Amino acid sequence: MIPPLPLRTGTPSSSSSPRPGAPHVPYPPARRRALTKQALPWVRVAGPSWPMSPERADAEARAYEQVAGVAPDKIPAIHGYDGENHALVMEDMSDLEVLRTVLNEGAAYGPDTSRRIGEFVAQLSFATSGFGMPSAERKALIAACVSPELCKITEDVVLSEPYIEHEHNHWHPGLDDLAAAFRADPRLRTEVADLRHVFMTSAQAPLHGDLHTGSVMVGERDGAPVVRVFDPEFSFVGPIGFDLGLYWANTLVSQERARALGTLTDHGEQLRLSWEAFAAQFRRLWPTRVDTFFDDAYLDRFLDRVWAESLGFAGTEIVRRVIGFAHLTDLTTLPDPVPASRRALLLGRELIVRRAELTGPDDVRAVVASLS
Ligand code: SR1
Repeated sequence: MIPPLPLRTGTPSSSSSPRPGAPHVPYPPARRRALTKQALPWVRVAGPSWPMSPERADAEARAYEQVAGVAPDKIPAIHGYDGENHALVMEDMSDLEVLRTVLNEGAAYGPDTSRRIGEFVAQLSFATSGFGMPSAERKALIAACVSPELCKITEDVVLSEPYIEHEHNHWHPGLDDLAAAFRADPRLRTEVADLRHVFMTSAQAPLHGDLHTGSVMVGERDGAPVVRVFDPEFSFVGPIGFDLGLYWANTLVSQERARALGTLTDHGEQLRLSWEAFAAQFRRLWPTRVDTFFDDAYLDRFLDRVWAESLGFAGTEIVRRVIGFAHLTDLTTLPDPVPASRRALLLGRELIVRRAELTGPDDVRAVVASLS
C-alpha cells in the first residue's frame, strides 16, 4: 500500500451561501478549490454489470505521485489520498475543459497541447525507465505498479476482442464488411498478436495507460495555455509507445471527424508535434542517464522502436474505438458516421501492419492522404 499523501487541511467548503451569522468567506476560484474523486466498484463506462475493484485508485494515486516528481505542471495538484476509501483529493479543474469536448465542438488544438503531451510522456517514462532510475530501485517500483486487472481489460478490449467474435463488439451496419474482413485477416491478427505480446511483456516504464483526448483537460489561466493529464487509473509498467499511440489514435480520429464536418484546422500536425516533443525531451534527458548504455547510438535505436510501437498501438486503439468496446463521440455524433469510420478503420489497419516501414510523421500523413 502506498503511503497516504499529506492531506491539505482547511479546504474551503463547496457551499457558496454561508449560514446566517457565519463569517462570509468568498468562494475561491476553481483553481484554488479541491474535489474528491472516489473509485466506484465497477467499470465507469459499463456500469454495475461490469464489476471492477476500486483498488485501481491506488494505481491512480501512485501514477500521480510519480508524475508530480517530474512534470507537476502537467497534472492536477493532488492534495491527498485516502486508500481505505479509494478517494483522491485533487485540484478542481472545472475552469478547464476536456480536450475531446473542445475538439468535438470544432476548436483547434493550438500550438501547446500536443507538444506538452509529448513532453509529459517523455518526462514520466524517462524518469522511471532503466535510463532514469537505478536498476534495483526500478525493480521495486515495477513490483509496486503491477496492475493485472486493468491490464487484462486492455489486453482483451483493445488488443484482442475486435479481431474475434465477442459480445463487447458492436459497430454501425455500414461497417459490416470491414468488421468481418478484420476478423478474417491473418496478417492483421498476427501483427495485433505481436503488439499484444509487447503490451504484456515490455516493462519499459510506468505509463498513464489510458492517454486519450478524454484524459486531457485544456484551457487558459492568467492568459497562458494550461494542459493537464488526468485519470491515470489504467497506469501500469509497459511499452512507452502505448501512451503515445493512444494519444495519436485519438488525434487521428478527431481529424476524421473534422474532415467529415469540413472543420479541419491543425489536426494533421498533432502526431508530429507530440512525437517531436517526446523525442526532443527524451534526448534532453539522455545525458542524465544513471546506467551505462554506452553511447548515443542506442538512443536512436530505442526511439525508433518506440516510434514503430506507438504507431501499432495507435492502430489498435483506432480499430477498437470503431468496431470494439467504448466508441468515440468524435465519430458517433457525426450526422453520418460511416464514411469517417471507414477511413479510420483503414488507417488503423495500415498503422498496425505497416508500422515498421512508416519512418516518420510525413509517412503517416501520406497514409492519411491515400485513404478513400
Ligand atoms: C472496460 S473499460 C473501457 C475503456 O474505458 C477506458 O477509458 C479505457 O480506455 C478502457 O479500455
